[in-house]
Amino acid sequence: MAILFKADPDDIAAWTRALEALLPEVEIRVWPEIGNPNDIDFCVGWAFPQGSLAKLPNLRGLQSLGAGVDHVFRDSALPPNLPISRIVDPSMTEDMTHWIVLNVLRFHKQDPEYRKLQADGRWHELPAPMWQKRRIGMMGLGELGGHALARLKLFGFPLAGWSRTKKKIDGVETFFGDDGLKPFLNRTDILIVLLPHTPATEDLLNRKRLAWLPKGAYVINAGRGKLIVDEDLVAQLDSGHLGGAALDVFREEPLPASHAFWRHPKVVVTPHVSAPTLAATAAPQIVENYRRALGGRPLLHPVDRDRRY
Ligand code: OXD
Repeated sequence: MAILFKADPDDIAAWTRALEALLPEVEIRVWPEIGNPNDIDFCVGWAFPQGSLAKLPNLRGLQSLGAGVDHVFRDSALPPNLPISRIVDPSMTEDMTHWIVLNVLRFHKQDPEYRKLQADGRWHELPAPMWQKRRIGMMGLGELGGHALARLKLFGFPLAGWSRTKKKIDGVETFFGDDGLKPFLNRTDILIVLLPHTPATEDLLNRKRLAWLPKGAYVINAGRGKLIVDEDLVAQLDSGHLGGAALDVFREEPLPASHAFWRHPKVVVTPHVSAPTLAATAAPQIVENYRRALGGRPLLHPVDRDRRY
């Protein structure tokens, strides 16, 4: 009996300590030190390399170390009936909301413009925006999007949400499907993107669709980099159609040093830190899933392989 764990080297000590404390009877092996592959009955981690899980004959379950599972589906040899679970952690959800609120208020309160005035040593008052008229739009109405909308409601902004399938949320105007996308983007001054990356969402926000946003709109992305076409976003920022962007996720991570986003005056970059998965809060659900997998019971927060999230 052993769990195979794979994560960023910086996180490994905290995770192995937390898992060993909760499961003292189970050996935690850290990738790539697999040992005898027959011993591994559960995998926990991020981006196991292509084909590696198929080589574990006694594997009973896979736990993604994040809310997103796009990294799981990059493996074309993923064992067909392997149960897969994602993290759903209220602490992480709150963290994501904080990052979103930070950036919504940053743009709403014209912080980039005031920082520039400060750098120029200029005392100058800009026309004050009205929160009553700042229309926020959320793409992705799952745990994370729903929670952030509930918090943003407290600020009084007019709220809307878009999802692939129809959803109803109190106090939020909802749009759905291909037909709902244009009217949703047309009414959105600050767009928050929290969709999963799937074949259906890749490159969704391209030049044409970014142009459906009103002039001066802002884009906040904490979903996945591949939802937005980078060059199209830069073109819309440069043309003045878009007012700014706050980005936490990128097509390639770490964001390459030469990428235009690093030095673009209208782009705020953070290094995929909006909602880290912390051992302190997420380890218990992983342990519960380990026990469920071994007992042949359904995992908590299961991933639907057809939808890919
Ligand atoms: C996640 C992430 O999927 O941090 O949880 O991106």
